[in-house]
Amino acid sequence: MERTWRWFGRKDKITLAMLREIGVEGIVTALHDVPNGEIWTREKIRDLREYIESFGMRWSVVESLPVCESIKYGGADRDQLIENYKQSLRNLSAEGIHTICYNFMPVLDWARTDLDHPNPNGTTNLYFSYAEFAYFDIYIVGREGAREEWASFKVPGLDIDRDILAEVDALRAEMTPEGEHKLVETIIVKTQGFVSGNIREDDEHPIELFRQLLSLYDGITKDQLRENMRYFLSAIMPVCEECGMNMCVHPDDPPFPVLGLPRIVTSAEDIEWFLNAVDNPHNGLTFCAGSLSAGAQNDVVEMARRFAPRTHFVHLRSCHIFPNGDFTEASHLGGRADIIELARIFEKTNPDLPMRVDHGMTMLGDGDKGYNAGYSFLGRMFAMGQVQGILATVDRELGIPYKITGFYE
Ligand code: DNO
Repeated sequence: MERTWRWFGRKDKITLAMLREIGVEGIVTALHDVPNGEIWTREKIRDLREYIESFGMRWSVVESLPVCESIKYGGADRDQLIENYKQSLRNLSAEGIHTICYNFMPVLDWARTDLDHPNPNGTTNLYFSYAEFAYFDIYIVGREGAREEWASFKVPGLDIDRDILAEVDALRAEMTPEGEHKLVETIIVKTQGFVSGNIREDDEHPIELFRQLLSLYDGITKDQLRENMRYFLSAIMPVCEECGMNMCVHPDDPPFPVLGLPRIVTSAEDIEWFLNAVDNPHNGLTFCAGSLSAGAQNDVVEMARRFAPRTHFVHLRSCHIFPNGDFTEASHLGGRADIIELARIFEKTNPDLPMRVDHGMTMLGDGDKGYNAGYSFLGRMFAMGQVQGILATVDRELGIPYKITGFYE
């Protein structure tokens, strides 16, 4: 697979010169300064592409070309927004970029409740606690019906009885205003703004804004959301065919419904659904092993075998699920995802498939640098080194040449 790295543009504290030193071949990025819904112009795309190329790398994948909420919930202006999306696709293709990662998660992109959860070795990782998430839902957002929903909650994919409300009440007894503030920052600010999400670091009233966003989905069922995804994909496919554009939806992270919102890319059945709904090779998947492995219902290796032919982009990371269902990010050599086996599957299918390591530990001073949540430098570099070793070994087994960059051969 092509070794790529998610880079957040010229403002990223991690520079392209640094990435060249660690064996990165391709860059995954976006025009982060263009508001969601506006057309990405050729000039802006070219400017960034040429900057990347001046460091000897290529712009391999766009992550993300955001799909506006109105397209997701089926608002009155969705056709105009889809037209803009198509024009951005044409412009990207004209500049030689042919792989687009996007998501179809309503309101909230990825979700975590703790960004600095300690590992036994002193590093930290991202963490998701159902009880803290339920606390946020019930007591901070104050969503109507939330308490009743959590009362009958079952951890997806695990046959356990977990009394979430009892845990939420225990949290309530000891919660402080600082604790609540931290949950808001984690769930809807720090994990969202930098991924072109709805809420930015400088929004003054994030909770009010968040409630308004949730209300856009009143009455939108899973079936309706699926129909809206089908509508969007059907509308853009002719342009994708015309300009050789591969669309690859990112699975929902975590892969289950949250905050009363439907989520439709959570399991093998969901993936099968959207691939068949618009059965075109340009309609594909970002195989995010991390998001999929956070769901106990998912057999990640089996899914990779099944969906490799329609996978256009791979995120390598792995999750550990605790007995109560909470999850954290595991080592890239451990956890539920089996990255070694995934590397074999994807190398066999297509050795040129772009792949990036996803999320890394915060280690050895990463925490003081102000990196985006989950996107440390040393932690991700460590994971990238591990994955490069896996790829070189798997390639040797398969008789595929492994390209070393940056050294005399
Ligand atoms: C989080 C990321 C996601 C992903 C988007 C794609 O770390 O994996 O934010 O980029 O969902 O649209």
